[in-house]
Amino acid sequence: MKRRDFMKIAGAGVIAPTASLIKPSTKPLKNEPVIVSTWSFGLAANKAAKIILDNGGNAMDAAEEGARITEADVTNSSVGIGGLPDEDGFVTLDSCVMDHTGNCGSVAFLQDILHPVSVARKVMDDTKHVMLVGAGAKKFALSKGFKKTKLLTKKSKKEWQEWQKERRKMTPHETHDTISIIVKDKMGDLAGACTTSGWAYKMHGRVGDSPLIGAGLFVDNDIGAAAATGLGEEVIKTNGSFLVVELMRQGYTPKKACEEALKRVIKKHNGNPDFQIGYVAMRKDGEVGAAALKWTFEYALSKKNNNKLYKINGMLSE
Ligand code: SD4
Repeated sequence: MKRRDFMKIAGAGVIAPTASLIKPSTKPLKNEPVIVSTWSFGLAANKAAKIILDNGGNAMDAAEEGARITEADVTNSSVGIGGLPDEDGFVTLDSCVMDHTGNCGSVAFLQDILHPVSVARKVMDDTKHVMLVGAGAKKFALSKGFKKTKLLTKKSKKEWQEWQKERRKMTPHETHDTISIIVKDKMGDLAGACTTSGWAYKMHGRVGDSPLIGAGLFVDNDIGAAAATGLGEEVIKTNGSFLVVELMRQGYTPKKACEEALKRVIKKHNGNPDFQIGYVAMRKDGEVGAAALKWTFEYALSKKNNNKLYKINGMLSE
């Protein structure tokens, strides 16, 4: 590349590509809906999100609806009702949403409300703020007509009581499974949502990455979107989802961007992190990629009327 050309790119705020970078697709943008979400329960979330899109909803409506499906699933022990509580027995929920205009809303440490993702959406739509937490978030939810719901199910209470006998520190991989969902709609616009009950038996008051814009989720409608699952503390430390989007801006493919973001975590942990992080990413043209640190990771991809689960190996072998 001639220096003059490089200066043009640098002037446009794009970092000079290195040889290993893969150029962004030059194919024309296709506005077929694409939905990607984390873990196997993402399949049901994608299905619900697709129905919203098929009925004229936009990417934000679809992402919210997808996340609501997982929140309402009592069999899921890491999101919404049925989520495992903190060490004091309280189910505390974290969630955020971000739309194609860059608007976002978030709630953290929210208790007794079934759909934190919809409360996060209301924070975005109806307030001047981005984030409400704890009692304030609950007060806001009740004022918007959300009903008080008991989130600790018999099953999760029993598991917590069992855990109390030994108070064994759970490894994140044992207890983590957030739903993060990214949607591209027929207009080609991107939006995302992320919702979780967080790390099982966490300290009372602990908040993870999932309600933090840039950590658990980030959407840039010009470039792409990314979302996280796994050990929130480590996602926060690297501002993971924002980083993945910025790497896509530099020309990394969605998959390479996820891997590059994880390489920074691996380096910080001397090549051997003992926890899981998984990222899913979608580029503006609908190309999707994912990567995880360890073990295996699953994501659900809905595209061309096909909703399929993909299982990938972590970057580090055992
Ligand atoms: C958290 N990132 O609270 C969430 C948990 C999670 O898969 O993603 N589980 O740290």
